[in-house]
Amino acid sequence: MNFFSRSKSLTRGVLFSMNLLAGLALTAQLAQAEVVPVNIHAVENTVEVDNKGTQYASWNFDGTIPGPVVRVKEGDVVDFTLINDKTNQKSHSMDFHAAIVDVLNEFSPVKPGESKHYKFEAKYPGVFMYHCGAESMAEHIARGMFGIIIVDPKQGYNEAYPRPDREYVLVQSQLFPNASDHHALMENTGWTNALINGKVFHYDPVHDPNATLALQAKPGERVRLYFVNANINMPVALHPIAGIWERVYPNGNPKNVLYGMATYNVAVSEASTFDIVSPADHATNNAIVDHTMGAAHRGAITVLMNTPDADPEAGKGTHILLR
Ligand SMILES: [Cu+2]
Repeated sequence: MNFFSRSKSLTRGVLFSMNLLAGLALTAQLAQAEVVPVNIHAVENTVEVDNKGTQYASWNFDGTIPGPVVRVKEGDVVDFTLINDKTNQKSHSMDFHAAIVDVLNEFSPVKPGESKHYKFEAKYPGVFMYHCGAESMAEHIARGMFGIIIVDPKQGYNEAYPRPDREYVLVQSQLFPNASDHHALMENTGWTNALINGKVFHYDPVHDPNATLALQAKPGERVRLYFVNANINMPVALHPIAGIWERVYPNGNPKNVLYGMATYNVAVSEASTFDIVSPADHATNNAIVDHTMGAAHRGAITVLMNTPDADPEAGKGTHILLR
């Protein structure tokens, strides 16, 4: 089976297909490990960073902030290629936090017009950040070069790690209008907004009348959030207003489980998994915030609507990272 494609849209479709395959595989206990080809392009382009279309000179993976969701299962071998398009100005690299390799080899920078191929085994289940590590790493991350890799556990779902009804990816980052000011990046000054999946108040029609998206679920459903802190310098105090995290899985590993958490502190570069279950007998809403007020008021609020008429497709299959 050949998953390779140089087309960005096709690549994304392939990744979504892989999501589906991973989901199906998860239903079979002790599913067979596979070699999973993953091709990602480093892209230097202009993206919208809020709901009213403000443009930003971004560097990213496959053209979007964050990059594509990569989803495999524990034990799979990720057969990875980073393509740095020749139209780019900068060298870029790819650092998967799910990989155990050599920082001087696999994670080394790739010049424009060149590519880098390496393999790694997804040895630990969970959720992990990926990002560019080329100099200056702070600028490459600040401009949008990050994403998530989900490694589903090979044993599948069980009492300790129940099957979710819906899944969503949320990646938080800081917007630095002048990301070339490395001093500002080091001192954590000059950032103007918090981004959720690349946009200010991306899923918050309460605080932004231009927002058209929100997370959706039905009352009583288990909603699983895969969260990445892609900030440059600030931890995230993730709290579901009007709810409690039924479970938190630090780093997303089913062996790491915390129950009944109001707030969980997500370190810079950490990814973790959060389950929330709303009351089953009536419609409710949650506001998932970075309770660090300087970030919340600058864009890090996400509305989760728990209503009987929730879109049946939302938070399922290919619809876990809403664009
Ligand atoms: Cu880069």
